[in-house]
This record gives sequence, C-alpha cells and structure tokens, in this order.
Amino acid sequence: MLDLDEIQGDVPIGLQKDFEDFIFFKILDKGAFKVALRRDVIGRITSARPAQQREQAIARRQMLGQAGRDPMLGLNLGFTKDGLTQLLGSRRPTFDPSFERGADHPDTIAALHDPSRSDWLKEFLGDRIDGAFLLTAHNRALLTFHRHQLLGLLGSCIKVVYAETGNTRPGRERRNEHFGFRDGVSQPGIRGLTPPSRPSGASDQGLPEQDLLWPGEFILGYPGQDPRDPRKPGPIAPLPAPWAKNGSYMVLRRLGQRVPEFNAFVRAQAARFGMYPELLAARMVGRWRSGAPLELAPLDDKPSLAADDRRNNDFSYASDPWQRACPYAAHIRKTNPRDDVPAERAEMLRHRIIRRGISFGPEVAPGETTTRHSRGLMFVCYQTSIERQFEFIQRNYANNPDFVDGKRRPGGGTPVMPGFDPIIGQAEGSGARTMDEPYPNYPAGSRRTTLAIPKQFVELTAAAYFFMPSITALRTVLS
Ligand code: N7H
Repeated sequence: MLDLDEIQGDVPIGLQKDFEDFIFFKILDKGAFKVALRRDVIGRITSARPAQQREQAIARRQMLGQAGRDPMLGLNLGFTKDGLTQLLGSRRPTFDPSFERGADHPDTIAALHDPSRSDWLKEFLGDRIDGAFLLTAHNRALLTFHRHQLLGLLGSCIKVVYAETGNTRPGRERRNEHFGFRDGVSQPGIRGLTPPSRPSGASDQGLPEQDLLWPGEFILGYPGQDPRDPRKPGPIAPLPAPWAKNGSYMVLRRLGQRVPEFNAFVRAQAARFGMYPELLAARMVGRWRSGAPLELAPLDDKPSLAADDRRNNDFSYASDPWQRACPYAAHIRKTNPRDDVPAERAEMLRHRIIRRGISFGPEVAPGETTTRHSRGLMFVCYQTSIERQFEFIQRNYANNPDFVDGKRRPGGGTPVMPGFDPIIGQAEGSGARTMDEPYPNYPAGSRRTTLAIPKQFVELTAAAYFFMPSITALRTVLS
C-alpha cells in the first residue's frame, strides 16, 4: 500500500487545477530557507491523501449533477541536483544518473536531439535553478493570492529565476491542449491505488485496457515491474538514501507549440493525399481531436466513444498488425506501444510515465497565421528512473524512425520503417522527419504514402529535472 500521507499529491493523484504556477527559484540563504520551509511551507504542501479526497469529492459532485467547485489550492515542491547540493552539501547521496546529469547537460541535449541551450528561453537560463514550486488553484485570482502569500513567507531567502502560469483552455476547449486534441485520456494505473474496474476479469487493468503497474515504477521504495512477466512485481530498486522513499523524479519540459503552422501543414498535406484534414491530424496523433482512438474509430470520429472513460482506452495494437487503423508512428502508439510487440509486453511496461502537464500561453488570436505569441505545454511527468522512462520514450521511441521495429508490409512483405513521432519526435539538428502511412489502408488497400515534415511544430524552450521528496524528507533532512 502506498503511503499517501507521505507522497506529494501531484505524483500518484494529480493536483486539481485550472491554473498552475511553476516557480523556478534559486536559494540565496540556505539557513533562512530551511527555517521558512519547516515553519511556514511544509504544512501547506498537498500530499496525495487530500488530493485523493478532492478527487472523490469531485466525482461525488459530478454524480449528483452539482455545479460549482470548492476552492482547491495545491502546493508541491521539487529540487534539482543543485538544490539538493545547496541543502545537503557536496557529500550528499547520488541520485538517478540522468537526474545528476541534468536536462541542460550537453550529453542529455545530444542524446534527446533537443535544441541547444542557446535556443532556450533566456529568462529560464538567467540563474541557477535549485527548485520549483508547483502551485495550483481553480481560478487565477486565488492563484495570484496564493503565490504572493508563499513568496511573502519566503522573503529574500530565495530568488525567483523564472515563473510560468499554466491554464486550462477556455470554454469548450477546456480539456484540450493547444492543437485541439483532448489531453489526459490515457494514464497508467497504480496497483493498490487505482481500483480494477472488472474485478472478476483482468486484475491487471484499472479502467478497461488501462495497465495497472507496480508502484515502484513511479514512487521510490516500492516494487516495480518484473521485466519478464507483466503481472509480477520486480525487486525494490535500491534507494539513493533511506529518506528518498516515497519520492519521485519530475521531468519538466516547456514545449512551445506552433499551432497555426501545424493546422496549415495538416490542411496542405491532407489536400496532397486527397484525405480530409481531421483524418490526417488523427493519424498523426492516434486519436481524433475529440479523444476517440483510431483503433476503435479508424475512419470517422466518434465523440460519444471519446467521452466514455470505460471505452476510450479499451483497445490494443496486436489486432492492427499492418497499421491499417493507426500508424505505427502515431504519437500515442509510439509513446505507449502497448502490445505492439506482444513478446515484449513486460519490457514495455518498464517505460511508462505519469503525465501531469498543463497548457500555457494565450489562445490563437484572430488573424494569427504565423505564431506571434508563445504558447504550448508545460509538460510534466513522474517516474523512478528518468533514463528508463521519459528519456527512453523520447530517444528510443519518438526520435527513432526504426521503432517499432520488426514490422513488415501486409502478408510478410518488405520491412517497414515507421518514421518519427510527428508530434514530439526530434531529428538530429532539428532536421526534417517522415512518417509512414499517413493515408489509411483501411480496411484494406496498399497505397504507399509518406508524410514529409520539414519542421518541428513542438519546440523545447526550457527543461529541468527535479526530485520530489516525501513530506518526512522535507520535514527532516531537507529543512
Ligand atoms: Fe503526448 N497531442 O496533443 O498531440 N499526447 N503530447 N507526450 N503522450 C497524448 O492519452 C501531446 C508528450 C505521451 O497511453 C495524447 O492523454 C502534445 C511528451 C504518452 O496511449 C495527446 C505534446 C511525451 C501518452 C498528446 C505532447 C508524451 C500521450 C492523447 C507536446 C513523452 C499516452 C490523449 C506539446 C516523451 C499514450 C491522452 C497512451 C498522449 C499530445 C508531449 C507522451 C493528444 C501536443 C513530451 C505516454
């Protein structure tokens, strides 16, 4: 059983939010910071227990058809490797190798084909970043009040290096990211936390086809997955220090999205292939903008399917071996290949992440045909090994045109090169990318098409890795 009073709420549950401040800071006065942390801040941190209770309250309200929302403030806190060194000294324990290297290390940048630091936001690079506060609220005024209060408590013991406010999009776009796709549909479940929806049948599933993973994949100090058997727990990974138990690693990436350019590209390419643009956009992502998966709705959107949480994830790829319904390289097939290689099912469960991102930046303005305002996704994900989880997905799946490997044209024909993930895949030196089979051969057909993508529509503008300690670690070793 997970210790929900110890784990920060954003990790296993998610902080309830319509607005979220990301406050990146440098510690100026270590002693004063520790005092303020212990005296004024730790008591405000939202552990997974209240986060879970709030989820239950929201679900009850929805069931009863009650409108309105309770004010739900949330606060979580993470430290970079530099922050841990500030607080613990240079002889502190060594953490995950990728965390210790950092997102801005030239080796990380080269391995992930990220843009070089000179192309990142200047403000983000303005000073050393020791930590980040994640602050959430259901309206902007409350968030601003909450932020002033927090920064007032910390006074001059920190310097804010950079801050970004994320917000859910307005009106009917509320659940969608900036390209207009519904986000937050598929997440791994956690054994012992996510209830199985079909207790009589698959005990390794939460909602239908939602994998239930052993908690050590996301929270330190618990058994993770067995690499050979999807149902069995693996060993508990050694902790960097005993106090790291109930902690997790957060990857943060500020991903700019060039929305008008993406839409214009989709329209032009769809015209070239003689297909309607919404279908091409869906083939790039693997879901329609509504959230309905191509595996269950290959040629026409089915919004009712998208809205049904018991059905919108209830599919696999083994039944689509020739990418007729969904391209191998579509964003969701690349980043979570499910049973695309049935023999590697257990291994693939070791590369999952819990995503907790939020959009930032304004809506596209009327007449904005070339991106004029910075907007995109504050991508956040949690894991217990950055190298094996986030970095693996980005490097070995999304950026790797040969993945998924071993596929052939129907009937055992020539080998297929699936191409890049057209949403987040990055070629070396920001080079051009291709994706196989944008035009569907569904239910049959053999028309061979390739989508040529000359430029990125998603561009990294800042990134950092954080450790999210347990409440006790914050109260003892770190303050
Ligand atoms: Fe992705 N998008 O709008 O196109 N993502 N993503 N992502 N993503 C998903 O299931 C998107 C990014 C994953 O289990 C959906 O929530 C955009 C990064 C994974 O079937 C949509 C950006 C990484 C899944 C998007 C972005 C991932 C997933 C479908 C950047 C990791 C679950 C809705 C701006 C390296 C797959 C949903 C599954 C789903 C979009 C970033 C990973 C619509 C625009 C950086 C694992």
